[in-house]
Amino acid sequence: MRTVPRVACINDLSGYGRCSLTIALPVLSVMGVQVCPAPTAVLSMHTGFPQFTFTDLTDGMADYFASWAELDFDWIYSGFLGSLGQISIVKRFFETQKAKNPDCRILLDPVMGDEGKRYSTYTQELCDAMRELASEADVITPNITEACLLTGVPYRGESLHHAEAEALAEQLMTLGCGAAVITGIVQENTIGNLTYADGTAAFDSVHRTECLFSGTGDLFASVLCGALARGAGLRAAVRIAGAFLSDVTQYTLRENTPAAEGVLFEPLLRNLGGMIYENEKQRK
Ligand code: PXL
Repeated sequence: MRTVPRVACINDLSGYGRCSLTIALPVLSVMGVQVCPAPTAVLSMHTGFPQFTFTDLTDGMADYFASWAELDFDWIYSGFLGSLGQISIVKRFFETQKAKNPDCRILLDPVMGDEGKRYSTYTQELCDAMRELASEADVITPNITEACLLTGVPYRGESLHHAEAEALAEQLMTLGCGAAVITGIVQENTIGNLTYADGTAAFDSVHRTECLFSGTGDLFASVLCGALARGAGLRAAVRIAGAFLSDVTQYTLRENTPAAEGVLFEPLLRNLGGMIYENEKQRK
């Protein structure tokens, strides 16, 4: 393992409204991971705001990855994609990196929508094509909306019983991914994440805040990626990410800021620094 694990992060850069790269960069850095951004689009604000500019970077992406041909990565974390054309470019990048380094792992956050709706720039074709990327991933982290879009299971709200969530995860596994984490499953006053790996489902939940903030999926996937890149097991990484999300959402709720601005993770970022992970404890 490299002293500083190296992660390629394929995601958009949104100038305002915490999400995607403006979350992944600080989170992975503070967790002791080198993050190499591959921007898919530049937006003035994320798509949850009424007005935003959107610059699609598809045309430059194949060359961008070609110039990385000599590099290898411990993890690839793929998030918001800007166009249908990006799917095949990203898929090729996954394949070339896996061929170069069989230990390279892929975390795919299939960013497509929330609360039963697709994000405004996500066409049905783009959602359908996301299944191709899921088949290449070691871990996928859909919320319930995204899990339904990927599997064709009808969306019935943010609340699922354990058995329903497990059945949804089993459907996701048929896409060919190595493991699935379904995020944001509401059960009364808790919110949980279901980890499905090695044929077994495990549920971890935390206290739920009443408000839905944008960017929480990006924050979860970023912390998860940081912990995995540092060598944590999947279930341990899910718990670390869930606990941090719980702290950050409670803090944000107290500050009473607009939901579209996202979660106020900055004052709590330092809590992610200096962590010792399971595999590192054994080495001591
Ligand atoms: O948080 C997911 C996300 C990422 N990137 C962009 C978005 C959103 C959600 O709205 O608009 C640009």
